[in-house]
Amino acid sequence: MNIVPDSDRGRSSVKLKLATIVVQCLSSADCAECRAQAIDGSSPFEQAPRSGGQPETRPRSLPSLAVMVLRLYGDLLSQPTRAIAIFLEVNLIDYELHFLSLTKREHKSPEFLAINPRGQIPALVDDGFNLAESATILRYLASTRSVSDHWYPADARKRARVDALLDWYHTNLRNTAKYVFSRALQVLVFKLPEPTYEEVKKHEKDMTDALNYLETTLLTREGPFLLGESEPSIADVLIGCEVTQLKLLPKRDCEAILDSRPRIRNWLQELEIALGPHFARFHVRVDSTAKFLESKRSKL
Ligand SMILES: N[C@@H](CCC(=O)N[C@@H](CS)C(=O)NCC(=O)O)C(=O)O
Repeated sequence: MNIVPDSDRGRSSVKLKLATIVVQCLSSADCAECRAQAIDGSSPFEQAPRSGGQPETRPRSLPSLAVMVLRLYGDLLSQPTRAIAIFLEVNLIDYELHFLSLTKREHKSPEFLAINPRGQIPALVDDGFNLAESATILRYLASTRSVSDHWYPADARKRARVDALLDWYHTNLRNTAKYVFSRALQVLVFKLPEPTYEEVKKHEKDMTDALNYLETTLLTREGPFLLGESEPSIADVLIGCEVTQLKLLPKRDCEAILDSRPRIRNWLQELEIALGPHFARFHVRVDSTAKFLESKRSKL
């Protein structure tokens, strides 16, 4: 595993100075080391992510300029960043994860704004081509890399079903993020003023409506995944990584939400099995942040 500041890599695209750390794992044998690195970070908010699950395909001595490795910019506290990283890992797509700390507002640096003027993560750079918006990034990767059809089917109708799920996600379930942020992260992690009661209630209602729709309508098809198939699509990964953000709520609240929605719980378990160790590995930071929050709350 190489951990190198972006500025040392001699690439021609935009460089993020202090903001960017590349954690590059060129060998699958390094993964335990990577995991240890992620767990041992100084605080849940500064842990370095790891990246690149592809078995080594080129000698390490090859000059880095020879291959324009795909770059993913993000923070593993960000649900869509996790989804894309997991998708890349599961499909053995070589990439580098450039860590931008949301708490340090590194996503608002001029260097990153040159990549995504919206100043939001995740963002992708593919050989000089910059792309934002998680659903679009996933579609792009599934369309430009050699991945199994189930991720984003070639069949127009099946593909349209995936697109519909991704569109639904953005205008509905994504509201879960606002609830979790206002209840769990806003004060204790981001040191922002308390949200109002009305704000929290509004976010809670939006989240509840979306989770209920997922439970009672979307997850009623035959197979374990959202399309009713036996293998997941990109929509399962993106939506799944949003639901796992609930872990940041007080534990009893998260459990109550999932206990009352058994289909969502089962689907998450199926997803974790389908995505293998990558799912847990890319949730290490969520898990450590959840622990940090529980300990903070116990002292309030
Ligand atoms: N529609 C965008 C939303 C991305 C988004 O909301 N990213 C969050 C982190 S999960 C972010 O960058 N927040 C900081 C900000 O908006 O300033 C996508 O799906 O990629």
